[in-house]
Amino acid sequence: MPNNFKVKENLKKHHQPSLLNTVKRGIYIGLGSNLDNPVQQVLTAIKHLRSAADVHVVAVSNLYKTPPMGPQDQPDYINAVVELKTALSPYQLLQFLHQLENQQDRSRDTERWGARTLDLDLLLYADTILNTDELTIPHTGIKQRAFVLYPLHDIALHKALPLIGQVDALIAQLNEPQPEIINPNKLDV
Ligand code: A4P
Ligand code: MG
Repeated sequence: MPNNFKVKENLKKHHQPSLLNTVKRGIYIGLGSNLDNPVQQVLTAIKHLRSAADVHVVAVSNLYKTPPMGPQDQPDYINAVVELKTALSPYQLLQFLHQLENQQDRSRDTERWGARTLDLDLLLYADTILNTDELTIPHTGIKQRAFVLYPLHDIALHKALPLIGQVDALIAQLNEPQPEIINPNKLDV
């Protein structure tokens, strides 16, 4: 820690504030869609994440077809999780995720947990804990949601994550069957 502090102080002295942000990994984004060709929506969002200058996609889970949590009079969802590396702060990353949602015509005028073209949730940001009006990390409900845990299990490093623990143990506690894995080439969902 003291060494790290020294490096930062030196960078400040040399007026290189952009180098103060270090690249972090262990950042997980949950993707969900249940409107306007959900498989394509999720694949498009992953493509946009892959081509973004400020983030680097490390891993991509399978795509899962999941029953809706919340109002039941909406279509099933397609869910996935990706792991990123980035030097963006949690707030900068959230802003970027909102831009991607808007780009894919995300409407926010719907009922709570209603249908959407694209939802991007910042699930985990390494070992960061945040509880503000704008951002809660880890994202609420990770441990209780099959549509998050199964895709997370596909890609989680060593299957144990800071703050939430062993993903397979959480899945065992859920006592819910694994949702159907969707072949991305099959677009009739
Ligand atoms: N916000 C706070 N923390 C975060 C975070 N870690 N990541 C704030 C992203 N956003 C975060 O989010 C509302 C506000 O949450 C944002 O302004 C942000 O500042 P939103 O995306 O506009 O709305 P939302 O997604 O409808 O709200 P909420 O309550 O976060 O819903 P969830 O938890 O995302 O659940 N069923 C299935 N099968 N699969 C799904 O993916 N998703 C939902 C939405 C409901 N049912 C589902 C699924
Ligand atoms: Mg959300």
